[in-house]
Amino acid sequence: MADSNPRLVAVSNRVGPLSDEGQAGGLVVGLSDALKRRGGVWFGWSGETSKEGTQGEAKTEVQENVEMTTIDMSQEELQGFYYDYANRSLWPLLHYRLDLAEFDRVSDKVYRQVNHRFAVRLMPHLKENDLVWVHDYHFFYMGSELRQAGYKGRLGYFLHIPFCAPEVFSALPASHDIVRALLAYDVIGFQTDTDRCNFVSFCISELGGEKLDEDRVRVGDRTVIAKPFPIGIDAEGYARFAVSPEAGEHEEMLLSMTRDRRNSDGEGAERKLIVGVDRMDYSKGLLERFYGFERLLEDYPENCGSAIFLQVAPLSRSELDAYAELRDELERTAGHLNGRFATLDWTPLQMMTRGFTRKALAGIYRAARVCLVTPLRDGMNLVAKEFVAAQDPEDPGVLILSRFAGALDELKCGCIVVNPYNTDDVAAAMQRALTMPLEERKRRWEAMREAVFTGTAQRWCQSFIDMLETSHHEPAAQTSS
Ligand code: ADQ
Repeated sequence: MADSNPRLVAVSNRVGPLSDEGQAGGLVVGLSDALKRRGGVWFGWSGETSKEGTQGEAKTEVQENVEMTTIDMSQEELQGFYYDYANRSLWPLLHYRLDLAEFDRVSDKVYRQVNHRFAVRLMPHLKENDLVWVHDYHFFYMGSELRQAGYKGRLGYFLHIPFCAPEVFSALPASHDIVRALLAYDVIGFQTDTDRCNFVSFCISELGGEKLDEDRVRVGDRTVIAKPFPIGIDAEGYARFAVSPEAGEHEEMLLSMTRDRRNSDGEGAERKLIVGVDRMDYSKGLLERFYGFERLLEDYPENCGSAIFLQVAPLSRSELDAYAELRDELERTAGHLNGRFATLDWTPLQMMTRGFTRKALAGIYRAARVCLVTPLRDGMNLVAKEFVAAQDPEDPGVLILSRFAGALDELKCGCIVVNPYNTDDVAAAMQRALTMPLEERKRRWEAMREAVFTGTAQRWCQSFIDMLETSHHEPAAQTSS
């Protein structure tokens, strides 16, 4: 009989940290717990470049019972694999931004090579009964490369970002190769049912596959499980962050900023804080959100002097033109908006690009009356879930959530849903949220809280591993029946 508790081997572009010092996201929280419990390997890029690149020495650090193993990339590998193919071709394409996607054969080749080399370098670390779980759009070919290198154990894959509609995905020159390569995995996890359906439709319409049942699709002699596993957060942990002294300091700082509008008799309009927290990425709909806030001030002028919108937007992938242009445009738009509406004692829009610890962020969420999570496309969006987990049950804030965020499936029970492209809709949602009575805020928040505390990071990880463990593995070389 097979090992009753096989090791877990996780592969992701960046590795760790294993211990959560208040910095970790959903992937890290979920994986760390499972890795520590089962023992195993976490394999990925070191974050460094060197002359030897993927051919250089692997670095292994054993933490608890987990081997954290990383390899470098050469500058050419980093450019072709990460910047060009992953982030100039795949990221925009999968987020429905064909207008921004660039395709070229050089980066396609480097991307495949890096997947191949990572697989070859991982092989010596694998044992027969391991569960190998590969993450995200950086490693579409990793599974098929591992099979070619002779790995026969179970192989799972999880896509953290959307899988776009087949009409869009098929624009990618390597679309068939990528989906065929994905079929080497035994279980393919997606954030939502929509993503799974897009993948299955591609298998059927482009590759002549067939859907066997809700979770299984067959193409040629390969049958794979394709299933949604919505990622969550460590909700209990996050709620604890929100009442930590560090969170309290940040909350108090913001509350005093919103209180100082009143005079010594407590008179004057109460200031209300709206927050947004996102990596500065064109998929997050930041510009559209700024327009929505501007429309709020135009159409509902009672908010002038009292509404403050704080956008936390740490810089991301600034080496790429599309991101540098986005930053310029956001700064210009914020400047224009403030120039138009600000008064001597009120600055309506504040944008900051610095990072915060998760405890500090939890305090920021808790101080906010409204959180705007309005991506144009998002695999899940963990900020929406963090905002819910951080709220004060006696005075919870309101979540405004895009219809294009994966998190909508679980949070539509309590959020206000918007179309982020519709400026009037976003402005009306903000007005509704800012004026929502306490009873309604509580009712909505309780429904979302239930969802966030049920669909946690730990549960996401466990349900994927359970599925992988019980999946029947057909070796890739097997002929069809
Ligand atoms: P991301 O696109 O990075 O992740 P998201 O899910 O929102 O998007 O996660 C961002 C994380 O960064 C959150 O945990 C947030 O708290 C943190 N963060 C943001 N600003 C910060 C700041 N200034 N300081 C510190 N932390 C900050 C990808 C996909 C998503 C998917 C996740 C997980 O694009 O759709 O939800 O993976 O699968």
